Amino acid sequence: MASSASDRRYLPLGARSVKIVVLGAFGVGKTTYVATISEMRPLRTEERLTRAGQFVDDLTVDTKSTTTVAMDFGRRTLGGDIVVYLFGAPGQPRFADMIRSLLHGAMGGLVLVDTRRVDESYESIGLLEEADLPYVVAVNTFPGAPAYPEDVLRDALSLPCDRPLVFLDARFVKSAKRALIALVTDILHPAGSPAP
Ligand SMILES: Nc1nc2c(ncn2[C@@H]2O[C@H](COP(=O)(O)OP(=O)(O)O)[C@@H](O)[C@H]2O)c(=O)[nH]1
Ligand SMILES: [Mg+2]
Repeated sequence: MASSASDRRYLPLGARSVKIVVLGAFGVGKTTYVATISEMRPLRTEERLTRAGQFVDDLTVDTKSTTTVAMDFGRRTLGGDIVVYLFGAPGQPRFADMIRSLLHGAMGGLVLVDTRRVDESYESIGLLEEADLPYVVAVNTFPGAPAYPEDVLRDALSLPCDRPLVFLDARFVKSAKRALIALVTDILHPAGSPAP
């Protein structure tokens, strides 16, 4: 049956949906990433950072005046029939239970890392390992941040050798998409599984 223009607003018939969560410390670029990659207007839950939060929020990340208080949400279709639903997590450790809820039903996670604060990524990796989900680590390259070689970063993160590590700039679609493809490939065709 021929599809009309209005049908094309909907997902392709037989599309495979994949839920993923974008994790990482406060200010690593999660909200930016979801907005960059989403083909629909992303949902955001940003609230202003104020002095009232100085004991629980990091007010020293100078590019930040707001913070995600629940989640970001976006959608991206890959290859015409894989529809990725992206949930961007809040970054602060006090939201760990919220992140665990977001991980329900997820097929994997993308962990964004800022090389100026690598140690703040352990929590996200820990939550994904606790949930026994595959994940990809993506170093978001900020100007002025140290550029460590891959093996140094893997060491610092204690990253198992079967976990992919990629570099991206969360503001650019091509770069953001490469990381998403690495994760979805790893989810749908895990290393060691027979070729598709
Ligand atoms: N230079 C640069 N800035 C970025 C990049 N990703 C995010 N930012 C900026 O970093 C700030 C924090 O990003 P945000 O997405 O809110 O971080 P979140 O707390 O992880 O959601 C924002 O001002 C972004 O514009 C990046 O890849 N490069
Ligand atoms: Mg955010």
